[in-house]
Amino acid sequence: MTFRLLQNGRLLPALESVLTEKFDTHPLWREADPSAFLARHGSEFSGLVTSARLGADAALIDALPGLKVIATFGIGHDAIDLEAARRRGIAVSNTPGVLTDCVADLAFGALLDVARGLSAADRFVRRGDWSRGPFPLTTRVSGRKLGILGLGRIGGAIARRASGFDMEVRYCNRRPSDLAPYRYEPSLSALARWADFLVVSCAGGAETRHRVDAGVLAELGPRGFLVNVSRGSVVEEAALVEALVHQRIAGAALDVFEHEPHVPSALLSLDTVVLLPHLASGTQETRQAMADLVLANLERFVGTGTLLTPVLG
Ligand code: 8YV
Repeated sequence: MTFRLLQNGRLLPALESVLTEKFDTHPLWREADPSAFLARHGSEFSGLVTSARLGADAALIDALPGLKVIATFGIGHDAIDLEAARRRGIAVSNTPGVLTDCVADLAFGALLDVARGLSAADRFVRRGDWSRGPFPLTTRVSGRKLGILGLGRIGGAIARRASGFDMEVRYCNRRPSDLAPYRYEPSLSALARWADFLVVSCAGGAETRHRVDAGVLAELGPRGFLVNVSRGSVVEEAALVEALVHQRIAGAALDVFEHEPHVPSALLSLDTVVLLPHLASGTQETRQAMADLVLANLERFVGTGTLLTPVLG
């Protein structure tokens, strides 16, 4: 039996080529009418390759009655209906581990940027404003307090980078980690009150939706900064915009948004905000490693029925 693989969106070109070479791969994104295509051919596919952004909703999973495996390009699986997959016994893989360092690097870069005003200062120089006077003073990072929401692999890598800046680290998780040498704070509000910088690095999905709301932002306060490299859904975006516009927090560095690629227009003119296009894992090295892991999962599944990095199965 040949393994037919459905690709629902564009992927790294090198991954698209190798998937086409190794499997009978069909690009759904090329279909003018994807629903009509699925109604006619959905039952032919055993595999689905997707991305953190597109995921796989229940409608897509239902349209693929022969589906055995979903491989996603990314660590986040909040856009995959895991319940629908579990009910059908479909295995699901993601790409953990290989993106940890680059996401943590980006989180720290974004933190430094928003605190020290790097992007804003660059705009200041390019506008020719330097000849008219100095750039406003910025905020110290070294030795300050870093709160981390979600001390998983990525949160841990962010905390290790913070030690090079002599920062004190505390974290909030569903439960304390036995291995972490940092103080656990069960209340996110208390963590925000304590922190100079609150970094969001937890998983997305229903469980963490709007964890950072107006109340948490109020605790972070007018001298506190928010950094989000997780999912836009974790932060109540309307409350964040309000807090930034009215200077109820000092600033924010955001790599993710609630409705990507939409960025709230009120943020575009604020120098207290660093806006990034969801690029934390976006280095050539990491994206290639993610592609290799997607392929390795699919090859292993076809060969043995098991996965290297399973989310399910
Ligand atoms: C995406 C991400 O994979 O890994 C994740 O969960 O959000 C990113 O690394 C990347 O944007 C490609 O879809």
